[in-house]
Amino acid sequence: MSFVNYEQKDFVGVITIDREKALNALNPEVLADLEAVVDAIDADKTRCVVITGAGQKAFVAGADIGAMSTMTPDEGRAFSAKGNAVFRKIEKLPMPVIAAVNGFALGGGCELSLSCDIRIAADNAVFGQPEAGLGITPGFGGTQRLARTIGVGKAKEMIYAARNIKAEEALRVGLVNAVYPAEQMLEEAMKLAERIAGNAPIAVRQCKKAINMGLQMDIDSAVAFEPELFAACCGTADQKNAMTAFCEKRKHEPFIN
Ligand code: CO8
Repeated sequence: MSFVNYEQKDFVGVITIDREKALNALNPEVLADLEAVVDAIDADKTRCVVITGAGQKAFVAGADIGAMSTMTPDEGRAFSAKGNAVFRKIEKLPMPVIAAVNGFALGGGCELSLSCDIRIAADNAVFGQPEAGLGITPGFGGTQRLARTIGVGKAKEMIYAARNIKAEEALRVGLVNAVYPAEQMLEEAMKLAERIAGNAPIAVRQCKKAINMGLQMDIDSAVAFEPELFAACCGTADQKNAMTAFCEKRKHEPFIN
């Protein structure tokens, strides 16, 4: 039995963390299942990925506290490194990834959402890094990605105070892109995924690469990198298709790459 389900809906891959009785908490088995699913994504037919949690209550309520409660420093280091490796794989997927956050996104759950490109939240979503209240640090990238996403001051406040925030505040601080009523949220996340999947796939991937790699560079290197990605698009059938259609005042053919 796997704790992580995968469904291919046309060009969109939907990953569901499915350990509902523990609010989808991440233990080593769930992490291993998530990694296997991520590794198996067919990049040729998947233009966008959506990650969500099973049930109405939680996206992921964190790393499994029971599993962590007896960990030695070496075991803790290995668990943290494993989670970081899996989330980095998600972040480095070539296509965009949307977190469809359907409830609690705490600790490792908030960190999982931060490894995605875009976060769409249900109005019952709660985000937070409660680790300091449990005697640990965030260990799946939260200290790094939260600060990069919402700014250092707000991230430090959330992490030091172990203060959870509701969906509306998450929207206000830029942690999520949009908030929808819980019953509509997944549908809205899917609509966004389908819209992304309707654009030229190579161009979208080059955009992701440009933004993510550019953020790790100084501005001179980053703007020198962008023309290379742009140039690669100029050789594609999708670019000819779309631009010729524009010039001829007609709709382009579906993108193929
Ligand atoms: N781990 C294990 N089990 C969990 C977790 C969790 N993180 N969250 C919920 N559960 C389980 C509960 O134990 C309960 O199980 P049972 O029915 O067997 O008693 C079941 O899920 C339902 O939960 P509740 O009864 O508590 O539901 P409530 O609606 O009363 O409360 C909450 C929901 C507020 C989400 C509450 O469950 C809660 O506070 N959960 C813990 C949230 C948390 O602190 N998460 C952060 C964990 S730390 C972390 O993620 C660190 C990541 C980095 C790790 C680095 C590696 C070293």
